[in-house]
Amino acid sequence: MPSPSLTLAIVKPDAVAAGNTGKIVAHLEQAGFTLRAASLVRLSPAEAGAFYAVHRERPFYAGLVEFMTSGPCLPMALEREDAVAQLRTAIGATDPAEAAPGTIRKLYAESKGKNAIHASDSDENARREVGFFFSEGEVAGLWG
Ligand code: IDP
Ligand code: MG
Repeated sequence: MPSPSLTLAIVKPDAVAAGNTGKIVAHLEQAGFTLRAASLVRLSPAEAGAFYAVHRERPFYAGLVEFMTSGPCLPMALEREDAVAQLRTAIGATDPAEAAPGTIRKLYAESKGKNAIHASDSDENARREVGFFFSEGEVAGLWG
């Protein structure tokens, strides 16, 4: 029997500033995700840099850290069956110009950098990323 799993989404600062947070959360709930933890936060440069450390050699890294610290964002732990893959499908391609119709990035992203939402790309990274934002106690409860 398939069991529910967790992934991490972040409503990014562009979408929060544009007033699209509620619509994006509603979209995710409509797509079958259950909200298990959420917290509006303003990331420091050190936090954004650490979260995206895997990209530190990429040319867009400095701009990505600057963008992710430009205003509040909303990290969320989301649960559903096959959560990681299902969330990647729901958000669409990194560049909204290439995102499928009806995906969150097609609907709400303005550019490849300012693209409305983050999603974990593997179960291993989901675990790390949920743990990045939510406390030991919350995570223990979440992961069961
Ligand atoms: P993903 O968010 O779809 O997983 P990644 O390749 O992991 O995409 O990149 C992380 C984030 O870095 C993207 O969501 C986007 O905000 C930013 N980014 C990626 N590639 C570019 C680029 O070519 N130009 C500007 N920003 C980029
Ligand atoms: Mg990624």
